[in-house]
Amino acid sequence: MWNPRVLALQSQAQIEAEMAAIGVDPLGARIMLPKSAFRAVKVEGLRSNAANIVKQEMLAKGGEAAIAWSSCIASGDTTDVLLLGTLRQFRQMILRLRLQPLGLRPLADELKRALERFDAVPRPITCGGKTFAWGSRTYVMGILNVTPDSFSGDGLGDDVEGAVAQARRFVDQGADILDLGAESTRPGHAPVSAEEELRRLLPTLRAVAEAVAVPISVDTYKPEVAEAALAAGAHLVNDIWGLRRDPRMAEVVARARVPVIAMHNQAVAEYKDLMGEVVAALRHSVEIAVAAGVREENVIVDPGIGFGKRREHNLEVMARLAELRVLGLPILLGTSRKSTIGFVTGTTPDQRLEGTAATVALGIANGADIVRVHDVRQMVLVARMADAIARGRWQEYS
Ligand code: HH2
Repeated sequence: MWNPRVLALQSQAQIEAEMAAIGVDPLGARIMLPKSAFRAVKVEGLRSNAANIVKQEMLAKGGEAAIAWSSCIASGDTTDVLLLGTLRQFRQMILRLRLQPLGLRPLADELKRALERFDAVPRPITCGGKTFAWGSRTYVMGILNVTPDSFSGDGLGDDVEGAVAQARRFVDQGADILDLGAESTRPGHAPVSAEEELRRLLPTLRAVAEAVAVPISVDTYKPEVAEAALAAGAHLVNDIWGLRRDPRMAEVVARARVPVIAMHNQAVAEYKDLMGEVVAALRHSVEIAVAAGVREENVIVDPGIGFGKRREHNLEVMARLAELRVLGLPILLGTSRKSTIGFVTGTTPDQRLEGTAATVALGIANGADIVRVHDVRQMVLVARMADAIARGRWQEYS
């Protein structure tokens, strides 16, 4: 008769609204709210003695800290630590940790920053005259491949008029950004020289920049191509090597004061801790960008679906995409027509629309800010619907 229920509330704002509906005192709500959010936080490579102090402090606040057994009995050298607790327990533990020796003060600061960034909305950016207000909705990037050999068969080759028509169509269909690529990067692709890439890219880029008013990104990992493309009208750089392939790339981006998409990629698809390694590599990309003078909020991160990952890795990364929020930066997800979808659904690239739609909808629920797609018209609709459910502002639809 009391109608007990387990609530499926996704955000602090939704819990606050439940409290307000009950008639909770606002001050009381402020105290209770941090007890409503549970976090599991992993830290890597802590020395055993430091890990034991962290464990004590977390237990003292009513949370939990899982460490290696060898470190429990103090013989292990280092251990990873899985901290489990509410935001309130974390906050109290962090305050105590700041008073401890053994390098725990900087760890406390990093934990605080990680928890704050995870819940923060990234700062908006302006690019090519358009403001991207992250969190307000999902932005759709349309793929324009001026290649002869792209994996999904969408390559436009040297057909400038065809590319302009496609660009116009994408914008009419609701694309917020266009991504122009002149080198296929599918597994086993034939690399092309910077000269050949520019020969393919520049005529189309100039014509598309004339024809449409949305920002245009250039999909390249070569600094000379990025520089020439920015001079010819591109507004941002999409680097599938996350600024880690050529140190001059970060300098080009910094000089041009443009945003950059830093994608995770690696040569060998081997991982000990998949998400840990993806996040660490993206952190490294952000460090490279900032060290070269790029403003941190101008970095967009991307887990690189299909790059240096096997199918099971791609699926796990998509399921755990929200973990990238710890970087505090906008997240781009590029799943469109990719081979993992083909494997799961038993389809060829031209039959992967529904599978792509599933990845886009779930990607948005898991924190994607931009989706990079071939089928703009359909994915704009998928994004609008996923936004209406996942972004929690249902009243706007009343
Ligand atoms: N995927 C491809 C190319 N560039 N860039 C980002 N940031 N993220 C991605 O997931 C991504 C990317 C591969 O897709 P596509 O461009 O369709 O194929 P191809 O490289 O064969 O031209």
